[in-house]
Amino acid sequence: MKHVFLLLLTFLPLLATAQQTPQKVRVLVLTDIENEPDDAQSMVRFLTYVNQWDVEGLIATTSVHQRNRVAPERIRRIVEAYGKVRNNLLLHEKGYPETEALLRIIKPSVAKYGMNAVGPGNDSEGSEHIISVVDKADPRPVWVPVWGGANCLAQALWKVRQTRTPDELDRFVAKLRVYTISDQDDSGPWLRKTFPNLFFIVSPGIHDRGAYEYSTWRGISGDVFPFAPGFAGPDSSIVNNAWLDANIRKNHGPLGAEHPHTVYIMEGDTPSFFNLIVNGLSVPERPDWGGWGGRYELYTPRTRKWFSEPETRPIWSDAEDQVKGKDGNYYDSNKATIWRWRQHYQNDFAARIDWTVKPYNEANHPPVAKLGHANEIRVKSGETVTLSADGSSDPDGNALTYEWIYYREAGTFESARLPIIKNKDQKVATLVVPKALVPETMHIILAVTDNGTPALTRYQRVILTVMP
Ligand SMILES: [Ca+2]
Ligand SMILES: [Ca+2]
Repeated sequence: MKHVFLLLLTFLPLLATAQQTPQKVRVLVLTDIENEPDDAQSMVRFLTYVNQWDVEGLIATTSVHQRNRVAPERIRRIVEAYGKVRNNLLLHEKGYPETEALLRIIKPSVAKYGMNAVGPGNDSEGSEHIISVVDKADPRPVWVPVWGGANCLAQALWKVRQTRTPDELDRFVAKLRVYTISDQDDSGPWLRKTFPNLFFIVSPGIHDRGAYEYSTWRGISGDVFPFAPGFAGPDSSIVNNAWLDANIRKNHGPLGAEHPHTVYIMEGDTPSFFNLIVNGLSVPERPDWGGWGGRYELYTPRTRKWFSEPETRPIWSDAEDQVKGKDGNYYDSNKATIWRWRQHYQNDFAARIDWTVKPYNEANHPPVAKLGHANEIRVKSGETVTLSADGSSDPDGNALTYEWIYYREAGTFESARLPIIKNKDQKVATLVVPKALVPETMHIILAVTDNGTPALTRYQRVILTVMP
């Protein structure tokens, strides 16, 4: 199934420039902030990375959990806290935008639930803003992480469909990249059905709404589900309130203090923007390659239900990785596609919250992962390939450790026999290329970790195309 759809995909040479500074991605967030504390949590983390993106909208919406209210004032409060620490963040990395620029793009949607807010009379500051952002003479796509309901985006697309030609509508749709944290109203299924070419990542869980426990995004901070006594896949001790109090909320300045106490799980919405973070691991246009935000494959999930309506088109949805858990057991799990990176992304957040209060030489900064060769290499079965992290460095002068990870699920090669990487914890490693019957791809992830506090990790992705 996976192979068939990959052949249908056309994509740019995405990795060719991976070792150069990539172009910033454009981001526009929809959030049902205030429905429970986790959107506010995600907004805090999001703001520590805003120097990596062109953030073009922060829109307050409704959802199934908050049907008659939108709360732009809460976004404003958190952005104002960012304003208090922006100068300090700039000591550590450049590019953090002016507070005023972020305040200007906070917009409300209509305070009505789902498709009740789509159609004549439902234009809002939020939906009009979405249209104006997409309409800009900027060829880059607009990424839309959706943390609640999607009806503000639905209204924007409804209006464009009503008022423009089919060609104009196609061009508008082609600029959007949507990731919704499940369907939190009935507009997600409508969007997918009405705009069959709309790029859409959604992890719905394997049952109808309510069964969020099955959703990929729960890997951010959830444990093994269904709960099995004695089993512990991910490390829960680094996502609980005690850890967050110690590393984010208390004695870490005004932005960290805006990260509220967890009621359900920490930051269920964060996976929607995690793969946009520039860390050398994720490639936003390739959800099937995986990253901190998880891994997703393009298919039509016919046996699953969204508000009792079957899907009729391919979407990017749940995919499983086999990952060794904290307890030594192997887990085949969609949520593991996120939790396999948990230590790395939690440490990264802690470091960036340090940046909001500490001078440069008292905080840690990520290493620079480099390869001594190209990201994409054509190899032959039986050949020995040398993998080199030559040129990797650390801005703080920290010592570096290396790990070469075979990311089996990200490639096409599905041999039962895993290739052995020799010296996989060294700067230079080797791999004997296994036998392939047809051309196959194998993904090897270089993870470079420093010995600062907290330890930080950056990546490079090597894609081997194996010729028979
Ligand atoms: Ca939410
Ligand atoms: Ca460092």
